[in-house]
Amino acid sequence: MPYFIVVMGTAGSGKTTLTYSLVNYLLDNQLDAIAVNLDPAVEKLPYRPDVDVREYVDARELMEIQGLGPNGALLAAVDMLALKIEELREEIWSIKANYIVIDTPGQMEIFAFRESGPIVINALVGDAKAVSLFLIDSIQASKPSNYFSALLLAASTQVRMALPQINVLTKIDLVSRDLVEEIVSYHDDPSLLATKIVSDRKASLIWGEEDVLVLVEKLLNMDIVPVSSIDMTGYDNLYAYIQRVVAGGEDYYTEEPSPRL
Ligand SMILES: Nc1nc2c(ncn2[C@@H]2O[C@H](COP(=O)(O)OP(=O)(O)OP(=O)(O)O)[C@@H](O)[C@H]2O)c(=O)[nH]1
Ligand SMILES: [Mg+2]
Repeated sequence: MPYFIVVMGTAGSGKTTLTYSLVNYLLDNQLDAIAVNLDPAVEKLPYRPDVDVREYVDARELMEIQGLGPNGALLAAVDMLALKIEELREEIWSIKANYIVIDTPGQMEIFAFRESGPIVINALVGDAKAVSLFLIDSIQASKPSNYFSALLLAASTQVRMALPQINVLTKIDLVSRDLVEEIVSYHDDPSLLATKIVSDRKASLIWGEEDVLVLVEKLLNMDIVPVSSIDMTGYDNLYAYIQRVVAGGEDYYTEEPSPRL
């Protein structure tokens, strides 16, 4: 049975780059992996996906033919995809890879927060094990109240997708090491983040100080995994997290060799 890794996150958070880097990382470690592009609206990809949803539905074509705007076209494309899901599933499963990394559409509110997105993922995954990676851009996360809102979105995505989820802090090569350490330290001591959110008044408008602390404690229960998809920092750690979820912590050396390698 393959393992599915579903890459989610807000627009521009680094999904496509991480998909590509993760597949390369797995291949470099003698693990058989493929990349699936599930973004029907993407124009250019920095890699050649093994399976490409644009061969089934093309949002750009829908824009031209039906005169839809970009969001309307993506919506229609994801809905249409639900009708072709069996074919797509066949193609993905027929490759018999160990790891299937799925790059999802940029506008995650159209994918994760509507009916079709989770239906498509469920249909593709079937009985196999799956984990979703929720990407948080470290530049976005540099302000405490923004990190708080990213964590709320991560929690909300987990509810929608109903998959085990790993939160990933991306693009750490673009920020200082101190900032990354600070963000990681919130997870050991949630009061650090709660204090900062409260002093940043805007974020605490609807919640009092104690409520923020309770919320933040729950949200920070999930670890954060810092990575850079450019210099590959943190990928060993990310792989260890993925393994823990999908394979119950087995090391990759104990895996059966793939028939494809
Ligand atoms: N420095 C640096 N840049 C990154 C990293 N990951 C992604 N980027 C850059 O961030 C931008 C967005 O990355 P993408 O991988 O396209 O992000 P995405 O989430 O797929 O974007 P959409 O699909 O358009 O929502 C690109 O310019 C990437 O080169 C990283 O780890 N480090
Ligand atoms: Mg992308």
